[in-house]
Amino acid sequence: MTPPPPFTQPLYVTRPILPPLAEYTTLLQDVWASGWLANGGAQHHLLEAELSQWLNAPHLSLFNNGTIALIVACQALRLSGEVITSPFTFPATPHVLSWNNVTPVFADIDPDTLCIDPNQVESLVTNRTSGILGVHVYGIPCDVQALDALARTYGLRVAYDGAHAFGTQVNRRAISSYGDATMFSFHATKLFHTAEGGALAVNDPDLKKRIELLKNFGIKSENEVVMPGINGKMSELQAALGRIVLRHVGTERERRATIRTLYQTRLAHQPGLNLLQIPANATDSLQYLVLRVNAQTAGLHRDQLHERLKRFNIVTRKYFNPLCSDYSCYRQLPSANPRNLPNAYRVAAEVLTLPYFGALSDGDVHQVCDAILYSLRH
Ligand code: T4K
Repeated sequence: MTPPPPFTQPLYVTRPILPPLAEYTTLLQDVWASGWLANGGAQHHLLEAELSQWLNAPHLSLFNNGTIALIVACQALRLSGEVITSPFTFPATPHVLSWNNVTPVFADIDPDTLCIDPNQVESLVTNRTSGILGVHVYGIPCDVQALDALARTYGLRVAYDGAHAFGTQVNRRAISSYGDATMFSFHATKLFHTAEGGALAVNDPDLKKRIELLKNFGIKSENEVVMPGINGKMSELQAALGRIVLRHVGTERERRATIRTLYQTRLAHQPGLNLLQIPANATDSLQYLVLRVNAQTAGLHRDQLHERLKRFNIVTRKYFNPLCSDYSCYRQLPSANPRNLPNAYRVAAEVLTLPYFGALSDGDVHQVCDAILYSLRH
């Protein structure tokens, strides 16, 4: 087998939906005419309504990014003491707890869903535990029913980091209908994006009222500030971009579904390689395409594959390695002991995020698969 050609430009794991610029500038003319750039203008209201409908999330608040949204969720739910969460995630997840003076307690993950294992969560509940912060990693849903049941048993709040879960459904229900609050990220790297942005979806309209105050400095009226809020507001420029991007989400999702099938066809029968699957009772957010590399069977460690693909100008990512429990700021926590997290350690050494976005051609996908198969054989 001759080596496949390298890509002429670096091929990244994702590229944002970039609609024709004229669609955006047309909408910006309205923004210009209004003279209103921030603090809940017309675009903000329209996008909030459009997304509420798209996500089937009736109580939705827009934010300037997903991390601030999750910080506000912790405040709104009055999380304190300890919160049980996943070590297999982006740094933002445990950091939002730290920013709220809450100690993250890391629970091991389920080896199939890669989300926190409810049995592990239960074993970590103490009288300091105030909540659970689950992560729907890569858009794969947590065991939401088991976590909701635990919350009822122990009187805990449940927040979800759904940064990757835009469009995920479980048992035909919107992902945000489970738990108390779900955060979505609208960063440029997400399928739906506003360049930077995010949202919180909750199931209690009173909680939404508190969130609206918290994201705007706690300002209730001209003469009243009722709580120490923060600035979490999405601008009109972000919201206008989101409204344009939303029009293209359906096409992007269709293309990503086709690309997923193509990867699956090319890589499914290769010993030691496994593309992560969405459980049968859930729908796919089509956010990331993740390969698991079993070093023994594949004959190559994930790290070696990651390096070899760079020779073909393919820039894969090891989301999410290292584990958050291994960061210098969390390593000393008792729950961060690697002996408590065997599944998370094994998975973090196996996962590789591959290029996955609508602008990839079939030829690009074949070229990536050729490079993977060539790397395994040589
Ligand atoms: N919770 C979870 C589970 C998360 O994954 C995230 C964010 C959050 C919470 C926090 O949500 P936000 O506060 O961000 O809304 C990226 C994103 O910045 C981050 O949002 C995302 N997760 C994380 C998984 O990925 P990096 O450091 O890997 O980004 P970067 O700059 O290396 O970009 C990745 C690739 O995307 C690049 O190789 C090329 C491509 N790219 C990136 C940007 C920014 C583009 O093509 N265009 C772009 O504009 O964190």
